[in-house]
Amino acid sequence: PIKACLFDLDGVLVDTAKYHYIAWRQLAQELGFTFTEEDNERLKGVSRMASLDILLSIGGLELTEEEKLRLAESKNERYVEYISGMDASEILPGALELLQALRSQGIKVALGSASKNAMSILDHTGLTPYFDAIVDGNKTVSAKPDPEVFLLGAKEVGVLPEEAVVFEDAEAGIEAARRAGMRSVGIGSADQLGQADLVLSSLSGFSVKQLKELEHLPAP
Ligand code: G16
Ligand code: MG
Repeated sequence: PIKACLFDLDGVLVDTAKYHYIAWRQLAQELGFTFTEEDNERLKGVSRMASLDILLSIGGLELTEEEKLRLAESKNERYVEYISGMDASEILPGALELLQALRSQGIKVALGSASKNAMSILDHTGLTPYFDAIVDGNKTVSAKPDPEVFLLGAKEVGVLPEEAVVFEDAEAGIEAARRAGMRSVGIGSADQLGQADLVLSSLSGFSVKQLKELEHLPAP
């Protein structure tokens, strides 16, 4: 039986990608090049330092480790300022309803995010009380598609991988779920997330009944 749901944060529960984008774009501007919305797609689900490496490669820049840490820190300061202005209105469609339904049916809920700012985002949007466990970028060593973040999430809520379902908007996250031996629901387009057991355009209307139907599919 399915006993837990593991949620990615950015792109599944909230749209923080737009704030990451503004902060990265400002940094690129300071460094003398343009960073587009299309470029930003490549940073979704990717860790902060790996995102910076992608951005610098777009600008054709090679910097020392020390300079890179300084730039990542300055981007993060701006990003933190943007997310401090977030509230519940920024929760994506269907997310709150699903979290409430899971809670009322006794299904465990954990976060599995690459972000080191996950706690703050959950607090500002009022989502913290819906989580039994929070696994974020401060608790993990390996980034998705490594399964670490989801294996740890399942462990923290006391379920086996085959009893957990992952909700992800990034291809690397769906791959991480598969490697963890967990079923997955992709939020986005089927072209990109075809590896998921089910692909939805958003969480809107997704019910616990539909979740339970995933039990009939074999775990990866
Ligand atoms: C995310 C975003 C990424 C971001 C990463 C790290 O996570 O999609 O764009 O680079 O977190 O964020 P931070 O700089 O706050 O540590 P996810 O895993 O929630 O989709
Ligand atoms: Mg994501």
